[in-house]
Amino acid sequence: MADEAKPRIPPGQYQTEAFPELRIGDIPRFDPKTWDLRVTGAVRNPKRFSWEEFSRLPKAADVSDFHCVTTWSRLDNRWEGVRFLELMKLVEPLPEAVSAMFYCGDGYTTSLKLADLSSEHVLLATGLDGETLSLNHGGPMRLVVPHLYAYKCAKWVRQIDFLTKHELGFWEKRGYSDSADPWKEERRSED
Ligand SMILES: Nc1nc2c(c(=O)[nH]1)N[C@H]1C(S)=C(S)[C@@H](COP(=O)(O)O)O[C@H]1N2
Ligand SMILES: [Mo]
Repeated sequence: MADEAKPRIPPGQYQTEAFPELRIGDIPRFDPKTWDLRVTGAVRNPKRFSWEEFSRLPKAADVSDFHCVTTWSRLDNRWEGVRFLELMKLVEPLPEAVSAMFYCGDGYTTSLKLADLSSEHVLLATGLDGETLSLNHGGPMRLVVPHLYAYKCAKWVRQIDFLTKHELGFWEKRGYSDSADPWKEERRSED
């Protein structure tokens, strides 16, 4: 009942068909021969995936909405990628792990609590709307967390570091909300 009553667009957001591009610096180059993803920190099995190894992980598809804190929302994005739950099965976070920091090819960082990452809708996405994910939107691989503002959706992910003590990422350190729930309009950390 509560779900049916829920509006599609969170408070203070408007719907756009466009897909704006937001980034703090230049788009990193992608060379499949040298690209890697390192999974480090509080895990039983730290791993390094080459692009070839990462591409062979089981894929899932998920349709979800994307809410940028600057007030645009893009609905019904057809993402494809590796479920974060699938990655956690492989690396096995230790019981004391509480969150993960995402390090990106452009120097961006963002961190998420494991509770937020433990949803089947959270993907390490490599495809969007039937195409290979374009470099400007985070290709070859970005994080997608539909229930949080998009600054949590790290583009060009190269390292995932599991933490025993939560730390803040690039925008979170600069005053954006760490909990980042669009339905509660958690935009700035003082909200
Ligand atoms: N690596 C990286 N990831 C990032 C950012 C960035 O600057 N660098 N910007 C974030 C912000 S503020 C938003 S709104 C979304 C935008 O994603 P888009 O450019 O695909 O629309 O990416 C997020 N992920
Ligand atoms: Mo953003």
